[in-house]
Amino acid sequence: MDKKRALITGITGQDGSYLAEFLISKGYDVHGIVRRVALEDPDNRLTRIAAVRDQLTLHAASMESYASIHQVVGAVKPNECYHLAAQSFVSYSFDDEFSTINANINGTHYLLAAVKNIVPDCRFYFAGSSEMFGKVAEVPQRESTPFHPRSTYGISKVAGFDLTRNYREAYGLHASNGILFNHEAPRRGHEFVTRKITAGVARIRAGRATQLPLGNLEAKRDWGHAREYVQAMWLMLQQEQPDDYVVATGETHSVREFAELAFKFAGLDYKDYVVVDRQLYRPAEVNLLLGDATKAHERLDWTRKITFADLVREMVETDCRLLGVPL
Ligand code: G4F
Repeated sequence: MDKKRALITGITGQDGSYLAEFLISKGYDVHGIVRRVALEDPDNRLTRIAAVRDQLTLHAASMESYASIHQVVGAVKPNECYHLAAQSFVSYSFDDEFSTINANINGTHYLLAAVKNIVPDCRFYFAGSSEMFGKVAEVPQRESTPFHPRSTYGISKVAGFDLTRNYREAYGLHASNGILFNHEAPRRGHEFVTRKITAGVARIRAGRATQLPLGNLEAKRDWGHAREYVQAMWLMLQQEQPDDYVVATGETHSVREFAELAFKFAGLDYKDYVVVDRQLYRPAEVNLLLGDATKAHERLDWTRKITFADLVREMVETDCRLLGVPL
């Protein structure tokens, strides 16, 4: 039997790289969409997929061009399509609302339209986000919780969620939405608070910094491990019927708690180094996220196994090792 073909957008990111490795381990023929500049600068832009680069087929395309998306979907004819590409940093979406909205919504729409027109039997995954819950209507948040996004990033994800559901209902596409709560790993970008903290701990331990400026320390997030969350994406596409699922740990911790634990693993007290910079506060904050993943547990048999402490430790250990100051 021919290998199943998967197409991943955002394959060079944290989730894309873990998903690519996972699908390769399952015997898939894995294809990814990347920007042309990434192919021209592999040493800097393809680092997360370097270990599996020779087992992937990469296609240069822009999520902002329907023609280029159409061309890649036509060339690959995937059985499964995982749409992870997005401008995913919430703070940037306040700086450039228009780009975030245009790129995120149009990219999703182009890909859905190309899949519907060329490979209508392809199973489709959209990376929805707990940011869609925003100013939360209930705690914990589940699939039935109303959305109230607090940034154009969140708004763009709600639109992507609705587009995906609409393609399912209107055209019969096997299209599912993951509502993924925050998920981190040593591959996380440095702009996100978890990696900023663990890289900051390493810099302080290495004597390269004396302070770590952070914004709102009281914001609470439900943080899981990205390696486990990509498995939930795959499980959604193995179900007979498409559907929407919350993926979360069911635990919430503040940014302060994350910092406290990260510094503690390195033998340091966060109070000696963390300084609050009001400039890093967001114009509208999502104060508390806590997910209820009962549906994913019952229908997908998915549960997280990696604990909060193990996640923080792995990230601190990796960053300290990278700077030559292992724990
Ligand atoms: O790490 P963050 O930037 O992630 P955020 O905004 O929760 O979004 C992440 O998770 C979403 C899922 O819910 C994804 F959809 C999204 O793409 C992304 O992956 O910020 C987490 C919290 C915020 O409340 C922020 O205000 O940390 C607070 N924070 C405090 N100081 C900071 C900082 N965030 C950043 N990035 N940098 C700080 O210095």
